[in-house]
Amino acid sequence: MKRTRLIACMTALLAIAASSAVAANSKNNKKPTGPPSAVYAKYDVDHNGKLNVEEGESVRKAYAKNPNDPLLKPFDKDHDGILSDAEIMAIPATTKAVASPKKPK
Ligand SMILES: [Ca+2]
Ligand SMILES: [Ca+2]
Repeated sequence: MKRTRLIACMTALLAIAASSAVAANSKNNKKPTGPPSAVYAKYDVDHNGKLNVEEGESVRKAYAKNPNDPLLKPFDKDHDGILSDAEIMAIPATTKAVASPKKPK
């Protein structure tokens, strides 16, 4: 009797562990948290943490107009004066993502 109880208890614990693991995973798939990066603060008009086609287009146009824009210039990785789709998509949504890992002292 005791043994089956223990197994039932273990199964319940495993189920809890599994479901919390799933919860952690779905958290990772959520939109990024943290303060928006400077680019997103300006161009993510609907604040959904993503640049849609229109928003990406306004980023591209702004950069085409002003290729020395200090906000966008760092993301023109190949320095051709044009922000490609890939370059726009590589712009981090939050400042958290930009933060470089601290070096251990
Ligand atoms: Ca958006
Ligand atoms: Ca480019």
